[in-house]
Amino acid sequence: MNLNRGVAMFSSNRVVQLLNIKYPVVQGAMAWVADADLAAAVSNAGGLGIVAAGNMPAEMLDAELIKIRRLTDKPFGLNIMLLSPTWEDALDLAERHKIPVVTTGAGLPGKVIERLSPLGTTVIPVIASVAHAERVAKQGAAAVIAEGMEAGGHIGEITTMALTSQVSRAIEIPVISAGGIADGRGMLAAFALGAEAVQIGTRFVCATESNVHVNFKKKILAANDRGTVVTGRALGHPVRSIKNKFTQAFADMEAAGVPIADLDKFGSGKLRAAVVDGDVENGSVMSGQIAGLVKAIQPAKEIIEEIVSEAESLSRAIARRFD
Ligand code: TUI
Repeated sequence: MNLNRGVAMFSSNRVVQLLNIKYPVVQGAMAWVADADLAAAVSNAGGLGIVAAGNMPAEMLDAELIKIRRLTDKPFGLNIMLLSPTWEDALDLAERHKIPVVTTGAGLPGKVIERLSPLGTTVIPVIASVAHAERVAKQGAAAVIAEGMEAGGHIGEITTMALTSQVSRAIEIPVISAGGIADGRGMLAAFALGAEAVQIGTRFVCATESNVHVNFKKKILAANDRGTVVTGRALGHPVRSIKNKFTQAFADMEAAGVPIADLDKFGSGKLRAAVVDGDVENGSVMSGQIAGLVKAIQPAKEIIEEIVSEAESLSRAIARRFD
């Protein structure tokens, strides 16, 4: 029994142990959003901050990795987005900077695991199906992030609820649940489904330490439960973002059968336009379906502590429902 009522210890939580962190909260690796400032704030608050390599040129990523070492002495991660033309540069930098934790997304991470695991790097792939989870577990992944289609950005087809349950039963390594989680209720639900940690993206976009354009934060704060839409299914890369002029135009082009190469060209640079330039009408405002409950800009530490204490007290309240 946990004798420290009201102070979650996570003393037998495998993700907390594996990552050497205080709280089982991982920050989502959002391209252009998850920079050294945001990741360091999350790591300093006791979670795992992650720098997203995204499509960053090698010199820019190198600078972010130098910067985060200056901003925190806590563990942090680097995310390698496998659809990116620069993913191998990010892999080189992960090795050169001896990054403790590497997550991967949007593809099959065999080469990343092969190269980094022998160096002692904790490699944690994002997976979107049971088959993929089983495969990376065999290849030597330390844990997986089971990301459901409620998430923002590039998504799979299965919901977080169905994916987390089935992946947790299929593999022995720890599962981190992602997609549609932004509060203590979501965290507790993920734990009930077999996860030992959660990855949170959308709520951290609105962290005080997040450098996204203020227009981007305002879009998330204003969104409700029906505020996002998925485009890009025709491309084979479905992406969830907040409904705006861009998503309408993209959907119209897809419906009209515009060739894939033209769709790709139309979509290119649109995330940067929204995040960096603040063009939230013609840019891609990637966000999860849980945007509707993100209602404030708060420091990362406050976000994490609120989520953890809400999950803990709710776990006691729920136990009483069975009395
Ligand atoms: O990667 C993400 N989310 C992202 S990446 C991104 S940048 C981007 N911009 C424009 C177009 C496309 C991407 C924005 N958001 N999440 C992790 C994730 N990985 N979600 C789903 C998957 C996934 C899907 C299939 C991982 C592996 C996978 O393997 C199976 C296969 O067939 O490749």
